[in-house]
Amino acid sequence: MARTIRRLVPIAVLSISAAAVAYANAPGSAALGGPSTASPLYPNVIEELPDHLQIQNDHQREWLRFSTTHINLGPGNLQIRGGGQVASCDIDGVHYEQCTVATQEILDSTGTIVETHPAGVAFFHPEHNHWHQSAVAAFKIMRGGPTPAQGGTEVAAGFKTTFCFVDVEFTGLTGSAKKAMPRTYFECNGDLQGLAVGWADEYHQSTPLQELDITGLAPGDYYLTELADPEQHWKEAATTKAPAENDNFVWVKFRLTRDSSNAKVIVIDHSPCTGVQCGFGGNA
Ligand SMILES: [Cu+2]
Repeated sequence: MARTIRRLVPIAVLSISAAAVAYANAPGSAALGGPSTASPLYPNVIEELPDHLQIQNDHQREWLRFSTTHINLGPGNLQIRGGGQVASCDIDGVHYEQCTVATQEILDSTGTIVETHPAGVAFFHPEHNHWHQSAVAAFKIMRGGPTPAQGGTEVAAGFKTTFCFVDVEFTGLTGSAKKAMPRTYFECNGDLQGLAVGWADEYHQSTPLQELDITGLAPGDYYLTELADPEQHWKEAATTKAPAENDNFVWVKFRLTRDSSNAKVIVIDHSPCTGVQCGFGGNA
């Protein structure tokens, strides 16, 4: 599958992409398009309900594995450009050898960059062997409610996931829709990544790090929660449904049982969702 190939880009290709970071940022290549009266078209990245929940036993530890899909339903592309300099950095306590500054570029209807915004860090991710963006989504396991305001308390150490954006799955149904929303971003490079309007990108639960440690967690009902863009480093479009960019949070409620020697999970509820956010595969 194309997705598998993309996630396993060989090192040789990546060394070329690292060199391209500096090249792509040569003067003029990402220049702002002068004074413009065109209005910026912002992306709106939402999260599909986490799905494919499953327990994996590994070296005396129990891991809750799950799939994550980002979907851009906004009027504009999410476009992120890496800066020209590569240096080591630390992100949420993890050291990475190759990092670069990431900048969100906001386009108008002609494709001209009309606004830029600091967007965290892009870095070479050794476990996936390609470039990722920092702080794409935050995961937690809660008990009693999906948020503290709803009576929830966090029961497992959460984490912020990092991610490479590529247009993988189209959310529309027709050829004319696809023509209006063409596939635009193809590579997990450090210099340019994105998610075009109408496109989605999944990390399947079999992908390394799509997991939370739930070793010894007592049987009961819990929430797996996911917040997209937890550091608010992308500018996103307000929508009538989400006037204050507050459509970035989703959860599924799951029941953990330990009837036999192995723990099991089933999903018993989820946050409200519509359309593709409920799942491409019919997990609504
Ligand atoms: Cu990756």
